[in-house]
Amino acid sequence: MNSENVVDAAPHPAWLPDGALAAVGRRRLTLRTPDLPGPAHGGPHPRPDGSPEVVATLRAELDRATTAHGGAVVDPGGSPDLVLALAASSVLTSSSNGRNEDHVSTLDAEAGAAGFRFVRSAGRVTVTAATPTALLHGWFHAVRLGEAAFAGPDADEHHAPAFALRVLDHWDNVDVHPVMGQVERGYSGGSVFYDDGRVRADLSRVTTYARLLAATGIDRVCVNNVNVHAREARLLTDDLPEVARIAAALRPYGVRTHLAVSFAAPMTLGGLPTSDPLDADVGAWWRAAADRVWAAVPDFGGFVVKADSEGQPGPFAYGRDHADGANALAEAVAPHGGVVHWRAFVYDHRQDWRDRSTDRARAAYDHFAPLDGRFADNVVLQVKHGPMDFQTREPVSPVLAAMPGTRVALELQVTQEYTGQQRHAVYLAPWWRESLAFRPWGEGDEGGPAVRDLVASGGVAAVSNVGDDRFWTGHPLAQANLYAFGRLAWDPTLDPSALLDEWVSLTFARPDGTVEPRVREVLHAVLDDSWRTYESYTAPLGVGFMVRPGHHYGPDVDGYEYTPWGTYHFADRDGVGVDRTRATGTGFTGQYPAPWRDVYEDVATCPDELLLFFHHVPYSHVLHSGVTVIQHVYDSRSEGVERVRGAVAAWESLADLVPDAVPADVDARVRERLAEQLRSAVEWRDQVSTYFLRKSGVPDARGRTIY
Ligand code: GCW
Repeated sequence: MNSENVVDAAPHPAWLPDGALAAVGRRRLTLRTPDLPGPAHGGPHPRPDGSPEVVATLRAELDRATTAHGGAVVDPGGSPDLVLALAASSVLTSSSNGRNEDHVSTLDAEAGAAGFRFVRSAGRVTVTAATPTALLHGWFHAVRLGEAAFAGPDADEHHAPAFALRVLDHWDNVDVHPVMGQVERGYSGGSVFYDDGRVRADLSRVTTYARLLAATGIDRVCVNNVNVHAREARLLTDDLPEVARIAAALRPYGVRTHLAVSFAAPMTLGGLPTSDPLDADVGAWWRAAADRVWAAVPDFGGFVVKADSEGQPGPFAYGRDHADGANALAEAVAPHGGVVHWRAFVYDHRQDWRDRSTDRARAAYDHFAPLDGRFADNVVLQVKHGPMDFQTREPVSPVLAAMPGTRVALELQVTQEYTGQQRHAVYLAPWWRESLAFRPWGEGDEGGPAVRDLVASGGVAAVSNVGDDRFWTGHPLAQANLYAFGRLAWDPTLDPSALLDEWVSLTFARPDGTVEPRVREVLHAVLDDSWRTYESYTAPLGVGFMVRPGHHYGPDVDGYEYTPWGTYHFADRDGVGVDRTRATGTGFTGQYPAPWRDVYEDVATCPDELLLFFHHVPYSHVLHSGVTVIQHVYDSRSEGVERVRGAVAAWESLADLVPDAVPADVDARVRERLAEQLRSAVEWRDQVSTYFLRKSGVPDARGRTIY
């Protein structure tokens, strides 16, 4: 049977099959919730952690695990192996997030209460937390540890998320968009929230999704596309009862709802003559809108805004800047403890390709750095990790280091728009980890803070890769990206390979909780280095794009070369790359502090993998690796294809383990995707190699076939 035919069946359990609960489920478990806690921080806001619902969820989780595996839910006197206890926050050590004291606010107080304490004494475990949601995260911590939770020496650990804000953004449309479909850049079927113009009647799958997210630590979801079309804009007004239904489906697992809103809403929905953020009526309209949202959804999280970007309306129309725009909305949500995620993805998408003075990479910094210090405390400036647009390789965005007086979030893309669209197996955690660990003021002891420190108060946000596909993510192995994002959002120092191991242990757990060692080995072989493999057969040395315009899948070297989008590689007969130096180029290198402004400026020190992002060089330029740029193009395209062949062979070596250690439907879907990845990698190799042979006239020193 073709694996596509099973989409209507129950969704794949992802990282929570019953086998993943074996270690806890065979034991004696106790849930102690003496009193439901009062307000977490004494503020006027309704409790953000869905208390009664989450307590009910915890009870159900314990029942489910013990029923499946023969354990029991017992009273505190029944000598439990695992006690989950709600307690006053004073039993917890408060978390420090390294921020400037004058920025400390409600959000930070919530982050402090989001942690849990894990104590193991003589093989018995007690997890204590101040809120039901934190306790739920502690429960899933024990689930993840499995037998290891109960083995080993006595321990007393405090676990708290590094970031107060851990958000997944859905680019889901309510109406099917004529070009982008139900989910913009979605590669996993339709939306879990909407179906052809309305919120789904049955939202049970949304609750299952929230369960998966809670098991990673994610606690906020923005449920609609940042490109807010007319139909979707109404989620803010007429459709609030429907939004409340979505929120009710997410709440049992402690996940809060956010909405993407249109900056023009006061006009398009409110009938006002203007959306000028400094207009008194506009301010009043946003305040009334926010009041209605929180009346319908008391634990609502906030708004996400894409303004003056790719055709979305914004403050520029009124001669205002982005601080004016963001602050108007921030003021409206502040009385409710809400946040405004304001995106920094602002650039000229109507550029003239002949104009060499405009550089899209510069745009976010040029727009936002001068505004540092002017954003309200409940505004989070959401910055894409690179200066361009979620390419396979980019330097870290200089905006992250340029806004010390602003709450800044790092935006990542779990959905694989430019990284194989969930047809290619590409494990992105190594790259995200690299971005989070990047130190804009240099490495080593003299270096300053890392990106993960700079975004401590704004946290992380990522575009979700989930849809109504049976495997949630199209490619079953793309589940690892969603899992790893959630875990890195909790602890950005976690090791990507260890995270992959965790994911395998849960996802491929047999009913008794064990994982076949060969499955573990093969998944490491296929995924650990897969991002670099993908990089090696697509656009070379950080130059980016070279994808088919529009859908962005597969090679088209000149596809974007003469378009208005600002995405050029400038290949000619002599060389390739974008000169972004201060000396002779666009000056983009000057947006970085030292030492990077100088490291990137000089071809002699610029890292190979970013060479063509920063420099236009001749094909004969010799890389640090010792080969010329042109030979690197030929070699690495060819090696990339061979590595994909290796991944196909590795997966095929598991055939004898289907279905006992690898479910048959997972196997069928992975095979189908790997076959497409190999076909596509060959196409990339041949188009890119042929293009550069024809441009340069330099033959492949190794004499491989080029067309
Ligand atoms: O990567 C680009 C995508 C657009 C997306 C935009 C953004 C939602 O091609 O589809 O729009 O980024 O991040 O806003």
